[in-house]
Amino acid sequence: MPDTSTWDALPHRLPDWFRDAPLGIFIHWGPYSVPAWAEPTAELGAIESDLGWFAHNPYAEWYFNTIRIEGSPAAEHHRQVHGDAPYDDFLDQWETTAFDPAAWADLFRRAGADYVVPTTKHHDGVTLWDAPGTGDRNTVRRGPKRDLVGEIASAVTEAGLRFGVYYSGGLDWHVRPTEPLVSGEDVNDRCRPRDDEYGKYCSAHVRDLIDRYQPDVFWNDIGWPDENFHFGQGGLGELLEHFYTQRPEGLINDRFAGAHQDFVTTEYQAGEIPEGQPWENCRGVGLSFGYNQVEDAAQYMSAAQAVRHVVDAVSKGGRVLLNVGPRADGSLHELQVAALEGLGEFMAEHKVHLAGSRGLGELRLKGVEWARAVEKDGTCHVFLSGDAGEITVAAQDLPTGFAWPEVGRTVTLAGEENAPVAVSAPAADSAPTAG
Ligand code: FUL
Repeated sequence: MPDTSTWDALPHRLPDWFRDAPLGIFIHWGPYSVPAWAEPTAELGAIESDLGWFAHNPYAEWYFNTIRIEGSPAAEHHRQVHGDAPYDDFLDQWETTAFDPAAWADLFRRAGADYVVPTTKHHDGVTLWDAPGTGDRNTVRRGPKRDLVGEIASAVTEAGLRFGVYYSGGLDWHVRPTEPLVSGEDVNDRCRPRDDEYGKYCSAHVRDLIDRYQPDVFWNDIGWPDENFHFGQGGLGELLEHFYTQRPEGLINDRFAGAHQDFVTTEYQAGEIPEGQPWENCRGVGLSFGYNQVEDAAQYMSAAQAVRHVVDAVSKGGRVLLNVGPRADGSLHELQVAALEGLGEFMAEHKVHLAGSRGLGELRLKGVEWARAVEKDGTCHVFLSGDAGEITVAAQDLPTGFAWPEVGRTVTLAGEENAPVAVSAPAADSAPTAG
């Protein structure tokens, strides 16, 4: 357990840009995007026990692990399609011929996102920049032969968006190989490297990311090596101090084993929404973060579902880090693009009502399948979705304190395949009085 007296000295940040951001874009891209295969089983958190999760892992970015689980469908798929190819062959096969970072950034901006967080090192240990101590096992020396982190950082910043970095501090199956992980206990405990040497390696990586690319989010994953929880040279404490000093509007997530955090993360349906703390839900457009060639419309959220997902989070005081999993070549699946473009259409009109709003949560309204409310600058905005047609919502069922017409509010719902429609009312005391 880290020494909390020193950890307490670190700042706790909620910069305005993050507080007001309803949406960020996550990018999972790596050698796993070459085989791009996982069983599309279920959303994380939708299944009670993790038994079977790992052998049937829907996360394509876990391919390195899943194919090593005897008898798993991924192991079978790998044998049939790729023979006995070692995982690192995918790094060499990885070509990014269709990668257009400016076009990505433009799409993300149009979707209404304020920040973009790509993977810089996932659990396979391959770094997407020329990271110190990685030898040639990175995308600059092999495969793409490009500084993918740098290219994304520049494009995103030029588009006026904030840049963040995902980094897997907890797991690195290359630097500290273990037997395949088959349970949550393996992830959090048995197979997680703890030594300071590995911690210093991670720390040097993230310091390099901070100095080169100026990220405003440090999104760590799966904890941090236990013996590196110190403020000495090369320790996590010193790294976080460096981050906070270099990045005055930067903040970190909650995946540092409780040592320090600025915001809480939930993932698909897993994790609790915290009371009174900033939070962010992450999920893929489909069931995977890394591109999964098996997925199609059956797994991908439609634009309307993506919109409802974002509005739902904002109405509960949070935001969404919505993931795209590009194909290896850098192109994006048309259904991922459609979800982002649909979000963009909605956000063009309603982002202004969501950004910096106060969540009023879920409403139960007769005849309406789905309703969420927020309050922004004294005005209440209610978003409604349900079977297409006209409906009158009773005034007493709408949030109190706002000037809803006494007879209720008549709304034309657009059908669940379309984005929710919105109605609004000013604060009751600001409304002109009758008569
Ligand atoms: C998880 C990872 O194991 C997933 O692959 C993904 O990166 C997600 C955002 O975090 O914990």
